Parts: sequence; structure tokens; C-alpha cells
Amino acid sequence: MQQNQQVHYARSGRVGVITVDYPPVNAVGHGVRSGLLAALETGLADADADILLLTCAGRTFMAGADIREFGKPAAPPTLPEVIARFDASAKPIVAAIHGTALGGGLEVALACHVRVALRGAKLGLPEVKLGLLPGAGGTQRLPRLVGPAKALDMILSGDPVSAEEALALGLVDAVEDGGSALEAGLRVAGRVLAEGWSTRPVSARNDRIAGTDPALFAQRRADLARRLPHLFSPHRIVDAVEAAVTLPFAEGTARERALFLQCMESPQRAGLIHAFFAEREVAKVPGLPADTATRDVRSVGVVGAGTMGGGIAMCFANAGIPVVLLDSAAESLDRGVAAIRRNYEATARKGRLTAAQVEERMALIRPAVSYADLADADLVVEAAFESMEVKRTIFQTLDRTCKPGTILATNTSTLDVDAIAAATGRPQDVLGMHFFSPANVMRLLEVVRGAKTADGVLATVMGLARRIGKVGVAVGVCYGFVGNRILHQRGREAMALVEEGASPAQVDRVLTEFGFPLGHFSMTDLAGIDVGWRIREERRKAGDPEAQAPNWLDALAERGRYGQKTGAGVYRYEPGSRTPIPDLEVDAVIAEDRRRRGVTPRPVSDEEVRERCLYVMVNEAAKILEEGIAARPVDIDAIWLHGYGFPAHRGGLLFWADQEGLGKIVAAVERYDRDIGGPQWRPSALLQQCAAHGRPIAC
Ligand code: T1G
Repeated sequence: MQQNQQVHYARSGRVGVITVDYPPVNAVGHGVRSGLLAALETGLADADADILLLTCAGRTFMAGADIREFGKPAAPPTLPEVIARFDASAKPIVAAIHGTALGGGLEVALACHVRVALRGAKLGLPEVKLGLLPGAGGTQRLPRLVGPAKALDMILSGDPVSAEEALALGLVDAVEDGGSALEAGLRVAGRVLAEGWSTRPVSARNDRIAGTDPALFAQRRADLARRLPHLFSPHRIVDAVEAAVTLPFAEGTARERALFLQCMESPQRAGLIHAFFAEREVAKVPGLPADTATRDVRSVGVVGAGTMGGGIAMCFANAGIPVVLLDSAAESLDRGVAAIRRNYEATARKGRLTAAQVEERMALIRPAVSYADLADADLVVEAAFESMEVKRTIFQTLDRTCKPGTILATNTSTLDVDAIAAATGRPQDVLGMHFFSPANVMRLLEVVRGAKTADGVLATVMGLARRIGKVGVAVGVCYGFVGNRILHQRGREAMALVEEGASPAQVDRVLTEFGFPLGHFSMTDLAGIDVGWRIREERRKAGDPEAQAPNWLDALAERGRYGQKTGAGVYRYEPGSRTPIPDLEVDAVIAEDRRRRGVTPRPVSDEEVRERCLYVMVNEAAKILEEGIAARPVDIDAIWLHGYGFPAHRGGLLFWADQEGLGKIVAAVERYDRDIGGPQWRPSALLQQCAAHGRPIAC
């Protein structure tokens, strides 16, 4: 049969070698599927090949089905068809795994008869993260190798296991050190022939599933009903693995396929795959050539050793980049360094860092009190108090101190990056790097492009974002940039709903039922009510005409109720607990606020809460697109997915808006514009146009 350029066949001694070569990750698309079949047929027909070896070129074994083909008709041969032919092969097949064998890639390896992994390789079935389940035999073969309980753990978490753990589990038959996957595969193929290793197909092995207690599945279903009632595919995964245990292989495989197709049709699959690609798409900034020259970033400075500065310093240390952490006050510096150590030691206690790694990372962070220590840094991130005067002074000092070419970034969340850049003689080297608290945890990084920021500076920081494990999204300059500007509108509506008669707990419940991990007010308690209160007080003292009149949150802050950090805020918290408990004292404060405003509370429906909190976000997002503050809808989707916990199974704010229906949203926005008014309800022209022409906005 004709081979193709994505899969090759060659013989090495008595071994027929099948090599997949489809960069960047050997995704199993139509070309690979066809090529695998052709190469298998060639190998089976090769009289001088006693055994076959499946290996991959490039940096990894097959990393799964080609996600870009989802939602389109599957061109034959389907992956299950290919896998069935491997399973039934008259000649034993060894799979040699390196890099990441994931999803359909691992499923092909499971249909082989022997598996060898290079040390450092990872093996997993991450389909659940895409709203799917392993649809090419994974739910039927994995339990036959590692047992149904461990198979459920792996498939429900979607997390890979190391080569060593795979060996211990029985997922692979050997782990090899050194050399290439091809070399390891040839060694093992030789041993299989010489030592007579078992080459029984996995599909025919039943010892690991025999006698499984049915209670296992009942227990997993109960756990999922409690933890993930809103997700679709995890529950189908339990059904599929149960079929592996209760049905003959062929029937179990048919059941798996039916369940897989149900997941494929689910809107959650569409949402999760949109979220998968969104995270990668935003790294490509429109109008910024991929070959834009970038600057080396070998060392970094951070100005400000507070919560944000410390977290930012950790981001770079975690990536192995030396950091000078500067604070003008020695005691603040000591406190900041101690907080960083506490963070690392807490991670070590959870087993995610060794003590040696803690020391390695601490050694990368050098405390300093003099700006002179930043002179040679390639990048400096300022994370000082949110005051324009303070920041301009810092940037003037950095401008005088740092070597030419140093990139100067501000972590400001509300101030004008162009005004900060204007304090220096190098505005082309200035931009915003807006981290989200806790900076060492949250993946979002808004990269705020100033009017004069050079392309090379933007490209450097976008590449650096990926290097430190962040999802970098390029945004323009406006109050709150993109994420907080949208959050600000949701907050305004959430506050108004409570003033009108809803309770904070009702608003939060509607948002958590939608899929947010925290409601608006629980999140406020986590971030600290005092943060917003101080900014509002600053604007009121400055006589800012835009400043908001004091509200019931300010009243709580004035009572010292800052949120979790003080054990009470919008909710109260038992010592050591983060569980929000409604508090009658807060109800009284809200009632007093209503009386002061002359408001008679009214019943507010959950539907009104949902519409006013979510549609105002969509409307603001559309305005942000109109203004060019975000270049594409996918940028806004990625920002809310990775900065604010927008439920990934809904794809992203604007992806979800299309699924919700723009006509429905626009009609509601226009109604609230009439009934409530205010800038937040002025309908976005772009949103109205998309709705009027039946055009999606997340295009
Ligand atoms: N299909 C298509 N493209 C893929 C892909 C895939 N499975 N995986 C990665 N890419 C692209 C990605 O979009 C990017 O493209 C480039 O490869 C490098 O990826 C039947 C149904 C493998 C750990 O879920 O987890 O099999 O932006 O930037 O950081 O049961 O990619 O360069 O144009 O992420 O080194 C199951 C998903 C599929 C694995 C590498 N498999 N991929 O990470 O590089 S469903 C997955 C990953 C399935 C079967 C079911 C990661 C990676 P571009 P990258 P990386």
C-alpha cells in the first residue's frame, strides 16, 4: 500500500520500523491514520520482518487525535479502525514512547503488544479536559493494564503519569535510559524475540478487570455528582469504564464509541476545545511579525517586595531566571522574602517541591535596597503602591539607573501606562505587565502595549510570558485594561442588584451555578474589600468627578471587615476556613444603605441576576473590541478564562455569548438601557450589528 509523507516504513534487521513524522506533535489526523495503516500492511507483508516497531520522529510520541478535525466529518480510516488493525496484527508490535503519549496517541500504543517508554516520557488520556473521553479504546484497554480504579483516576483527571509510574502500574513493559526512542525500541524488540516476552493483545487480557466490585462505579458516580454535576463527559467516562468491566471487549468498545459521540456532540466539547486553542492563539499578536527580533532576558529586577512583587519574583525564579527583589525599606524587604520562603515551603509540604528546589529558587532571588543593583537587569517589573506619583518617580529612577535596552514594565492595574512611560526617556522600552493575584499562581498576564512600546519589546515580553508559564495577552491602554474593565461592570451590577433587593449570597449562587469557582462577593472577600475601598477613597479625596459615592462595601470596610484576611467581609469565615457564611450584620448594613438611599427592596429573580451580571460583561467586551483595546474576541475569552475563572466548558465570555444567542443578549441590553440606563447599558454597536446580521461575535 502507498505510504505517505507523514508515516514511513523501513526495516532494521528483523524489525519492521513504522515511524510517524508529523510535526509539531505527531497529532493523529487523517494523514497519520492512513499512513499508519499503510505502514502496518507493508510491515505485515514484509517477510523479513519478524516484529514491528512503532516510533515517532521529533519531540514527542503521538500527542492525540488532531483536535483541528473535531466537528468535521471523520475521513476514513477512523482511529478505532486503525487501532483494531494494530490490535489484530499477526506480528507483535512494540511501541517506543518519548515525550508525551497522549489521548489517541496513547490509545494506539495500547493496541500494540509491548510498550517501552524513555525515562522522562509522560503518558495520559487528557480527553476529559476537552469535554471528551478516550474514544479509541482507551476506556477498554487501560483498565485491562492498570485496573479499573487507577484507570478511572487517570481518565477522570486527564493528568499524565511518568514513565516510571507507568512501569509500576503495568502501563508500559520497560523504561529505557538514554538514546532515542528508536534505539530503545530496537533493543526491546530484540529482547521480545530473544526472550519470548508475552505479546498477548491487551484486548484479550482480563485478569486486571476480573472480580471488580461494582461499588467502585457507584462511588465514583456519587463523587462526580457532588464535585462536577455540571460537566458532561466525566459521567460518561464512568459509564465507559464500567462497560469495560461488565461487557465483552467488542461490546464494551461499541459502548465506548456511542458515549464518545455523545460527548463529541456536547456544547461543552466545543467550549473546551475553543479554550484549548484560545490559550495558544493569543500568543500570536495580530500585526506583530512572528520573526520580530527579541531581546535576551537573562536577569530580572522587581521593584516592591509586597504581595504582588513577591509573587512576581517567584514567577521568574520558578523559571530559573535570577531576580533582584528591591524594596527601599529593609523591613518590607525582609517581610517579602520571608513570605516567598513561606510560599515555597508550603508547596514543598504538599510534595510539589523538594527542599533542595526550595533553596535553589530562594537562591535565585537576591534582595536589594539600592537601585544600583538593578543596573544590569534585562527587565525590571515595578510592583509598587498604586499611585501615579509613586510610579513616575520609580520609573524616572529606573530610567537613570538601568542600562540601555532594559525593558521597564509596570504591574499597575488601573493607571495609564503611557503616562508612566512618559516619565522616562525610553517610552519605547516601557509597557505594562499586569499580573493577577496571587501572581505566582494565576496564569493570566495582561501585556499592556503603550502607544510608544516597540514591537521588539512587546514580542520579548510575550515570549517571556510563555517562558514563565503565563498566558500572555496583549491589550491596549484604558482604565482597567480588559479584564478589570469587564469585572468593574459586573461589580457595578452586582452591587446594584443587592441595593435593589437581592442578597450577596443570591448573586454569588447564580454565578457559581453558571460555573464560576467563586461568586462576585466571595471573590471580593478573597481579594480584600479594602483594596477597592482605598482606591475609591483615593478618588473621592482627589475630588475625582468619576468617584463613586460611598456604598455598603465601604461601610463594611470602615468596620474593619476586609474579607477573608480579617475573618469577615461580605461573609464571615470560621477560623482556618474559606467557606463563606452569610452574616446578619451584613444584612443590617445593606438595609441601612437602602434606607439611606431611599430604596424599598424588591424581589430580584435569578434570571435578572444572571442577565445583568453576564450580559453587562458581554456588552463591555464588545465595546473593548470596538475600541481596539483587545484585538480579537479570543483575547477577551483567554483573559477571563485564565484571570477570573470563567468556566472553560463554556469556552470563554464571547464564545459563550454566541451560544447564549446575541439576539437575546442585545434585546436584554436594550431593555436594561431603557429601564436602568447608565454607560454600562449603552448597547455596543458591534454587538447590535452582529445580532442584526446573525453574525457570531467570537469569530
Ligand atoms: N491536535 C492538533 N494540534 C495540536 C494538538 C492536537 N492534539 N496538540 C497540540 N497541538 C498544536 C498546538 O495547538 C500548537 O499549535 C502546537 O501543536 C504545539 O502545542 C480519539 C479524541 C502535546 C503537551 O489533548 O497537551 O486524542 O499554536 O503549544 O506546550 O481518544 O500541545 O504551534 O499552531 O501546546 O509543548 C488528546 C493536547 C486529543 C493533547 C505539547 N490530546 N496537546 O505542549 O506545545 S483528543 C490532547 C497538549 C483525543 C482520542 C481523543 C500539548 C502538548 P500552534 P503546544 P507544548
